[in-house]
Amino acid sequence: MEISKICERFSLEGEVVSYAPYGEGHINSTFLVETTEKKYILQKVNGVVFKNPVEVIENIDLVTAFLREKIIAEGGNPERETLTLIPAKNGGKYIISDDGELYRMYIFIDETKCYQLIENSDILYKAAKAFAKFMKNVADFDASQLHETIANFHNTADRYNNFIKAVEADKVGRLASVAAEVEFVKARKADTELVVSKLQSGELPLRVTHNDTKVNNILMDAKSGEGLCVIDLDTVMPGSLLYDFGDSLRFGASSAAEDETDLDKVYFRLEMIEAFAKGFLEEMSECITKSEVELLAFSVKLLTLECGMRFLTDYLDGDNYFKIHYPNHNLDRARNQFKLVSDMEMKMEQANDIVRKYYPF
Ligand code: ADP
Ligand code: GN1
Ligand code: MG
Repeated sequence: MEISKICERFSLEGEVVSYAPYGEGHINSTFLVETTEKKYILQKVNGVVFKNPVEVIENIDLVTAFLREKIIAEGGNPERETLTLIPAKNGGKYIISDDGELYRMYIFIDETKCYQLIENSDILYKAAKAFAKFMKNVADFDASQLHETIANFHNTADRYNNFIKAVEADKVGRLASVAAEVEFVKARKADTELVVSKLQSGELPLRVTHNDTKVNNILMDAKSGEGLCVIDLDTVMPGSLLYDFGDSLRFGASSAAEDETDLDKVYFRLEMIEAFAKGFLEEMSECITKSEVELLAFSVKLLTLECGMRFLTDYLDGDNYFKIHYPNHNLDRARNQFKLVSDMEMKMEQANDIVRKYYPF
């Protein structure tokens, strides 16, 4: 359905003058909409990834309303420091297009910077503080109100089983070309079970977490450089702090883009791990547990392995989940992540020493 027709169904200020694809997300279809008065972000929520997109909106509506109150109480600007859903003309917070897709509209948060590759460690230090602050802010949110928008999202044992199923099904005949990558994952099966089992036994606490802490899911204030707004709230659900810590560094501490194919250029930057650990632990020192701190460095490896495994699963399934820009894109992403996993295995002791500097264990 035409974007202009979709826009007409939301209560926007001014007349729409332009719209264009925006951002580098892998999941939703995002557009910048400009009217004679304001800028907005329009998103088609990915209906393959989110089986019940209405539940995604319900979660975001609740979480942003909760954050809004806190931001106001602290004297902040809620329209810049959290997402704001624009009402549709039918009174809801989303519309369903004639072709059955769910669209939502947000205030566009202007004068910000969104990093695809982290240029210096100060950016990551500030991102860590912002993600940790987000976690602290939602710590007293009633998790029973939240829908599980993607079942078992970071359940790495479950992800492993799905990966094995994709290998066995070999749906599109690509298995022969990825034998080495499949063996790489199989050799690390035990890693995929560790955090899951500690969460089940209660050794690790369950918290309300963001679950998609890629650094391009944070907007930094263009003037101050500070972390301003944590966005992409589609997967805010109960989870482990380790998921948010590990996933941020998977992306933010890498020396190269997630799909860099020259693997000599792909490695973990220890100074980035240090900057993030410092910012995160400065914010979280009061509430983080020893069981979590001990696994922070491991979480970087685990979330990178998980992501590589997910890219490879999608490649074997025929590229149904992540947006791709060329045929082998998911395979290139998987190889890139596995290079990072190997690198992290070599740097694990150094990474643990870094964490100990900011929180002895
Ligand atoms: P995806 O789930 O596909 O990653 P995101 O919600 O992360 O979608 O949005 C994709 C990109 O669009 C972000 O990385 C960011 O650059 C931009 N973006 C999203 N929401 C806003 C907003 N409210 N204001 C400004 N930019 C935004
Ligand atoms: C997706 O939506 P986006 O692009 O911020 C994915 C993450 C992956 C990431 C890999 C809902 O994040 O889990 O880690 O791609 N989001 C979802 O780049 O699956
Ligand atoms: Mg995103």
